[in-house]
Amino acid sequence: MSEGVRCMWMRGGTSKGAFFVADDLPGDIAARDAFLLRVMGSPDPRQIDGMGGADPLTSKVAVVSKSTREGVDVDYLFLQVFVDQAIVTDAQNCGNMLAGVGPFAIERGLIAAMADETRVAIFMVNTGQVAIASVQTPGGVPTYDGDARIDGVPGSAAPIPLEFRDTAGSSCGALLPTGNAVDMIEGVACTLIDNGMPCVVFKAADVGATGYEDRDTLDADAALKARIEGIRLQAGPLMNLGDVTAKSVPKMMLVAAPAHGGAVTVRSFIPHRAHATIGVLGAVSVATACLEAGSPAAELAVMPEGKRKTLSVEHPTGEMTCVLELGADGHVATAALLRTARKLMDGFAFA
Ligand code: NQM
Repeated sequence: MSEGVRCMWMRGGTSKGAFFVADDLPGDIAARDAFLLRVMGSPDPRQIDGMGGADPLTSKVAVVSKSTREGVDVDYLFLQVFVDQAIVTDAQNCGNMLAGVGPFAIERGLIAAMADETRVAIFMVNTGQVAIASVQTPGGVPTYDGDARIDGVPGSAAPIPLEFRDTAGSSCGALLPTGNAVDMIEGVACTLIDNGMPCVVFKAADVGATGYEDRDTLDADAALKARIEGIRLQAGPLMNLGDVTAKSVPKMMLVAAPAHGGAVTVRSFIPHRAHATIGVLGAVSVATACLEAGSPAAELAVMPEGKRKTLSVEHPTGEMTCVLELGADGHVATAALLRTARKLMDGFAFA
């Protein structure tokens, strides 16, 4: 495509990527994916011929459109562009990029802003659920400046609280797709769980890690990665995800006891690189696993009492606080998290 396509580059939470209005992209999916691979510069470990940051966390795309659904403002389709393979997948959602969707939709005139704060109801196309984002809009204009801090991002920005409802079984059809809190895979006790993100949760110690490693140490450990990938490939079909060889789910979550006064410590593979922090819905799913009696995460986690649980999920560069609200049945009914976002560039992307 020699003509540019209107595109905004944004940081959403601890991720970064391209935001498009759906109508601006090719309608044909193969043409759209070919365009996005060119925009990011994939496949290439350095993404030198594109805008991607040579990291799965900065090779992400949000496609946003005005919604025709009752009570919903916009539809958000998330696409993960692989860095070193020619793959664009919609098999996962992204709660970090989600933080940019509200301000982007207002900036593009897809919805009108309120005077101070605008609540944006966002249908997450990948998983079929609705999230509510609260965007600061003083004078009817999104602001990115503020005092909110999230670990993994320097400085502060305007707060964007996100609320999730009914995320259980988002991609796998059930919170526990095998019906079990524990399944043994390659001799490792795993919880196969999906509360917004399909995840395999197991003790770091059971695969020879501590759970307190930094990202680079984990990424350099080829034997550990091979072991984890072996478990992942077996878990995929058990989770109703089919053959996951070329998919970015399930995410692999290595848990350990909290080290800094939180509820649990997590090191995640997403799935072939270690995460610098933790995914939003990944954190919600791990926090939910901590509530499953007898699960590896429950054995290690330090859980507060009560139906409203504020859980600090520790990760390689800090923590993410999830507020889980339990319903009358004792299961997680809603989850809320704080994110921030920032507009970085508005212009045209070329392929
Ligand atoms: O779990 C990375 C991220 C994510 C996904 C990944 C995410 C989520 O941190 O909701 O945000 O797991 O691929 O952006």
